[in-house]
Amino acid sequence: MSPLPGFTPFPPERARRYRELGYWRSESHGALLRASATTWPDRLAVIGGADRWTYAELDARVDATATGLVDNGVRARDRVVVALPNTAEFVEVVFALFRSGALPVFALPAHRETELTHFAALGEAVAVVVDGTDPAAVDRAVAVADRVPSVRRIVLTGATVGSSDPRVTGLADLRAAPPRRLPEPDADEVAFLQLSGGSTGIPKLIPRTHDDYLYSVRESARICGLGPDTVQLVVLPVAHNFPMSSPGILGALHAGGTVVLAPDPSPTTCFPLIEAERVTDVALVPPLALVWTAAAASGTRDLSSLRLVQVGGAKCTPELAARIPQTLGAPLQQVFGMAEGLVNYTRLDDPDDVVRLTQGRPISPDDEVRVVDDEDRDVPDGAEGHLLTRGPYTICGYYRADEHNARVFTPDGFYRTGDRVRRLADGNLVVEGRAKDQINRGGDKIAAEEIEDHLIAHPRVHDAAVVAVHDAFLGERSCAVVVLRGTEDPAPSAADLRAFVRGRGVADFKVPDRVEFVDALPATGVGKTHRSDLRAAVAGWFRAPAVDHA
Ligand code: OOB
Repeated sequence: MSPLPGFTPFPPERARRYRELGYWRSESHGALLRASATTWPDRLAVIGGADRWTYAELDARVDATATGLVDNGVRARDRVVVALPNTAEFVEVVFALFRSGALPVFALPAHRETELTHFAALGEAVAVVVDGTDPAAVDRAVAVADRVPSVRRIVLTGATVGSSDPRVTGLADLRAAPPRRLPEPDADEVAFLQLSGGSTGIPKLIPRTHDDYLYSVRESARICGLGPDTVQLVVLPVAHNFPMSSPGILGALHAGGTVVLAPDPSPTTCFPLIEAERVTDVALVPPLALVWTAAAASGTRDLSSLRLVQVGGAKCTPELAARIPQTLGAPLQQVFGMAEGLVNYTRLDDPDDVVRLTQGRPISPDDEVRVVDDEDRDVPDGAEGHLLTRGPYTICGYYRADEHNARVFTPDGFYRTGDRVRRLADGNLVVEGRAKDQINRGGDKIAAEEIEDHLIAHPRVHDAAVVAVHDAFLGERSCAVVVLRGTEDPAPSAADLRAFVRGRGVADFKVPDRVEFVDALPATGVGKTHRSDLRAAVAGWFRAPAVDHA
């Protein structure tokens, strides 16, 4: 079959090699679940709220839901936007889509109407799946379906609210028909579309195949020592690449472990869950790890079941790295990954200083890592440069983004990660900074241009630059530096502009934390490519000891 339009397949030579090496095993996600359900039918697979499903139960539900999806007109390769909180039904829906051959588009519950509409339109999605117990989420799904003609169905999880809208179906209704075993999709097909953190105005979709993704999942599970005794607590948004596959939910289900979905990441919710379910593994972003270590130091909950605490998504400081084993009583593993592919781990038997001071090394011996200067010349080990990578589970192109792909992939297929790193002689990477126009707000990624475009839509905003400012808790926060124009109406205040951006229908974490007004932005050359220089100059104001915008 010809590849999905808009997807850049791996070059045949490399694909052949990854198969010969046994990395790609022609296994689909649906087959992974089936294999675990055959080996461990009675073990608990998923716990979420009141739901506690064994592997056999999960597998049977997935067959029923997949059958319902197909009977409702969802076909192989159709795209379906999934925006669900951390519930057991998320796992059911996503595996049902995998088995039907349809492609989940992994939105976050934080995403709002503008973002969901964009994902649905770019993916020409046929359906959206949202939490039926959240009236605002249902309204958003209806608004998306009204705006994007390809969206024919709205699927609601949870105790569904009644709706007269013929497009609305409850997940439970989908399960009504007798289940059939559907043929598994080919493993070299695109399995889903993940979201990029983005640095340009329009967030990109990342196509991952069954073959490439499951290689990273199996190896992650092995590197992290997962097995049938693993109890994995998922506190980060479930659709994000880190809790999904590093080794995450998929790694735990591959290993015969149990996945526990936490409805929110607070210690108040999670510590009792750790105690009750004897949780062994958890993945955190640095700000959460700060909150957890503080709570554990003064808390009374029994966290002694913890075996591994992973921290990633943003840089973990050496101080935090030292505090984690002391207060949470389990070793730390640093994880430096990206939805586009490459994932680095410190290893469980690494010396303390490697775990504390580095972000680890790649999963695969065939992850090719280059650290280069501005002219793409390799720099020596220990020197800082741009990280480029190519390998058995790193994409060769974003979905439907030819122009962008020409810029962020080298002619020989290396992905320009936008991260600045040092590679040490032992192969471990240290993340030093970023060349991409992104704010990493405690692991949540914000594309500067996306928010600038929203600000500039305000009638009184002439220009805006959105930059990162240091923050002791989140690592970075976003600051919008704004030039106003015109004299009509009162000038907007910082609060007005924040409300304006929120009102444009974007996730809360993208609303600028701070807004500064200036008379002019630094002069740079004309044209788009110089926006990066402008942002760098503005970011410099916040690092300088005295700020003088004049
Ligand atoms: C993970 O994935 P994304 O796609 O949300 O973000 C990727 C970017 C990286 O390019 C880097 O800029 C930053 O997030 N990042 C880190 C980091 N881990 C990710 N920066 C410094 N230190 C780290 N440990 O964030 C992600 C995907 C899979 C596993 C873990 C994280």
